[in-house]
Amino acid sequence: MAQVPDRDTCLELLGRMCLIRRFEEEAGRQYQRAKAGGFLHLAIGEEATIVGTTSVMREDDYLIGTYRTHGHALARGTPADAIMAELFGRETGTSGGRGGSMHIFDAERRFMGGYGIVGGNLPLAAGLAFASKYRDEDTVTVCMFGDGASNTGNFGETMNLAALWELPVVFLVENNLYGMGTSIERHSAVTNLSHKAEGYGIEGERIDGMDVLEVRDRVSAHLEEVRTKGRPSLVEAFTYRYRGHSAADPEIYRDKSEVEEWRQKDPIENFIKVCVEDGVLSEEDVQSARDEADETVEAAVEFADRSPEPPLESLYEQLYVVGETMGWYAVDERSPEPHRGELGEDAPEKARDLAETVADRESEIERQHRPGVRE
Ligand SMILES: Cc1ncc(C[n+]2csc(CCOP(=O)(O)OP(=O)(O)O)c2C)c(N)n1
Ligand SMILES: [Mg+2]
Repeated sequence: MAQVPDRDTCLELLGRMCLIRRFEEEAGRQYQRAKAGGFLHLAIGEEATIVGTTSVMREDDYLIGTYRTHGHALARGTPADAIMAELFGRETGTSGGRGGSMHIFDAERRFMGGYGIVGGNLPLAAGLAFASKYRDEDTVTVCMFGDGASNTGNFGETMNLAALWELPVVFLVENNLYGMGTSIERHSAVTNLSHKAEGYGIEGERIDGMDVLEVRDRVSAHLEEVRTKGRPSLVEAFTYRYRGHSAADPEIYRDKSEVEEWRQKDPIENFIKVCVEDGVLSEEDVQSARDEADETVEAAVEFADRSPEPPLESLYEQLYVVGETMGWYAVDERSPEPHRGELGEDAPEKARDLAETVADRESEIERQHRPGVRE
């Protein structure tokens, strides 16, 4: 067990973990009430991995995660109000209500999202780290992803380039033992994920992701090493999500007793025990951390509920439209100045034109293929 830090640090770690726990519980409740829409993936149980990591990052380091990242944003300092409002689809949300739970983003705090594509954040992390290196900055990117993501092609491709180009990234696998309903033994040939990037030249270490102090200790060593040596590394944090994969998960793939067993390792309760036994925190400190989390989350729900929906006229805003494009994708090899359809003010009109053109083409194709129609 790593050494217990000073009182202020303990209060900070406890406060963040309690806030994430409360926020997630409330997000689940608001989803049941249909206040929060789209998909919802909760990280209850994974708080120590998240907070242990972010607590040793510098403010100018980058963090990038998956679709299970309300906690990551909270840990980075994004206000609970803005995250809850994003879940509610409101204008005051982190992405103006357009992203929802899976796409929380806070560039100001260098929390670079929030991605729904499993493994899709890995190459982006390499890009962020490449930018740091290119600009000669000593910032490190921390890329957090799941055990399931370690099976994607993106994993191998990113490990190779990150090692080859000596990019400053800490790859942190949040190994919660499942990718949706598939256990790690059934989805990965190599189950010790700390070894999984060795063939690409990246060393890894396995740590206890339920112990916030161990996570802090080991991740800070990795950050230091990556920052000074300018080479990537990998950390596999063993953790567990108490809730299902998403809000709609009947959980037939695991026993209740397994969940119970992991609850005994609860990252918050165990940290409290360590702090109280050590004498660095009192029972009253713990109670006020819990109360504060309750108040912040209650206020966030009120804020989100009072916030306006984005106006209907803004439906086409924030969309990237290439004026002349007829298909679903385009290779843009033109000069850097804005082109027809790219300026914000003509975007809505162009988007409508494009939608109409596509609809016309689709009905033309459908007409041609209708039985009995021959031209
Ligand atoms: C490329 C891609 N394939 C499949 C999916 C569907 N999918 C969503 S989450 C998930 C499981 C990922 O598991 P893991 O990486 O372990 O993350 P966890 O959900 O456990 O945090 C899958 C297969 C997806 N979103 N993207
Ligand atoms: Mg997983």
